[in-house]
Amino acid sequence: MAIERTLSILKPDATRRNITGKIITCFEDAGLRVVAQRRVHLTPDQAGAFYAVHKERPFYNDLVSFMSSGPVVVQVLEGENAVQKHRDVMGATNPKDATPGTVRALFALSIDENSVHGSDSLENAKNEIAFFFKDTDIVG
Ligand code: IDP
Ligand code: MG
Repeated sequence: MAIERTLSILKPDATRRNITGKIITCFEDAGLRVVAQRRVHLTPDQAGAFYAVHKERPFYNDLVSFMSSGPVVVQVLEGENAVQKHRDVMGATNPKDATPGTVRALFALSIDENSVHGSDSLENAKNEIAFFFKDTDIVG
């Protein structure tokens, strides 16, 4: 399997509760490696641009306001099959449906405040990484 990179975001509910380290440990324990990382408080415009793909969805405004409600940690994770592996460790979008032991089953508060974002394809991962990081910010 190929070594990939994916974009991971620890959402405002995670920074607020001071559990970013616990969540990162889940990813590291699965063999993923942090190769770039930054804490940022997104403006509504930045959050809206990042989630533009969801513009027509009924939850878009709530999502944008939540994602700009406090600091987030944006990071690039690297490893074998990183895109799918990260999604597997994250668990389902709605914590009620998330497999026990996944990040969302362990830590998410609700479908809105679900602690983590992860790219859903290799192509989206490339675009989402470029949204936050220059090539020289990534140290593998
Ligand atoms: P994902 O984060 O598991 O990839 P997406 O469908 O891409 O899920 O949705 C992006 C984010 O929008 C979710 O993580 C969640 O925070 C929020 N979201 C998705 N579906 C709903 C919903 O039905 N109600 C409220 N928020 C939602
Ligand atoms: Mg998604």
